Amino acid sequence: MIQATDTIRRADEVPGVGRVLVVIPTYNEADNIAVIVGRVRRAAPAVQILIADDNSPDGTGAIADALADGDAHVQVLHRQGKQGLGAAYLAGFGWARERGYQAVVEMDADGSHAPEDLPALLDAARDADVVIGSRWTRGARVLNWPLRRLLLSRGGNLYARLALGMPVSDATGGYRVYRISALDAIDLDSVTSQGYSFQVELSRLAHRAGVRIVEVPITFAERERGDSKMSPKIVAEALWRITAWGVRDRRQAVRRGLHGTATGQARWP
Ligand SMILES: Nc1nc2c(ncn2[C@@H]2O[C@H](COP(=O)(O)OP(=O)(O)OP(=O)(O)O)[C@@H](O)[C@H]2O)c(=O)[nH]1
Ligand SMILES: [Mg+2]
Repeated sequence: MIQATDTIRRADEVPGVGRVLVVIPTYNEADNIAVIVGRVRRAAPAVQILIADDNSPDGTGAIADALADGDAHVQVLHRQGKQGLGAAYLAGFGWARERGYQAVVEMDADGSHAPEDLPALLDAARDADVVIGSRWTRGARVLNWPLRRLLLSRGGNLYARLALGMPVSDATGGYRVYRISALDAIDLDSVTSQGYSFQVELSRLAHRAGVRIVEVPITFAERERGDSKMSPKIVAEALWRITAWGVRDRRQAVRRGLHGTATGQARWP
């Protein structure tokens, strides 16, 4: 009997990582959600999935409920209305922590983040606190993205790297694994970003907390169905927040230099 329970417990754990919750935020992803959940289940049978839906008008929430009814590995967090990607993830992280998960995964619903890459990300998480699925590291591929999006992503990442002094090639990317212990080391209550800058903000906080960050190349593909929620407002938010963080970090570094205190934290350029 003990043996059988033990076997069940281990079947729901990722070796070297523990119990993993994949959080998939959704807003109007009715055409995508069943496909992505099926792909995750096939690619990584041990993980649990939480769909965090912001009361999508297109009925994504009801489809998610039906998926959850048919599969004990799928659950749904219904939120009141569209509050942004960052808020949905923070709610998912809290949900995972309350239920004793050891790691959470961030993954878009639109198929841009291939579930087939998840085993490689989880493998890297054995020796890391944060794993970033990167589009801009050797071995990565970006499929069907228009030049405009390529330039925006490359430019945004270059700016983030220079402004924040982070050795991360894809600070805006949203395909990640966080150990809960790493999230505990970050002051999540201080997070204010909503759009893309949420990923940059968490990269920055993780880097400053000194946790082990590893990047793994992924194959990123343009969404095939449904509409992007990317907007000029989201890009503008990322730009001004990165600038503000960069200025703040430099001021702090100067102040530390003036007072001759070394914190052992990251060194800013
Ligand atoms: N719960 C929730 N999910 C959201 C919200 N905004 C976006 N999402 C989801 O977050 C994921 C990423 O959104 P996308 O629209 O694909 O944004 P993107 O990947 O930056 O843009 P594209 O590359 O153009 O697809 C998708 O699964 C969306 O459904 C939101 O306000 N609330
Ligand atoms: Mg997308």
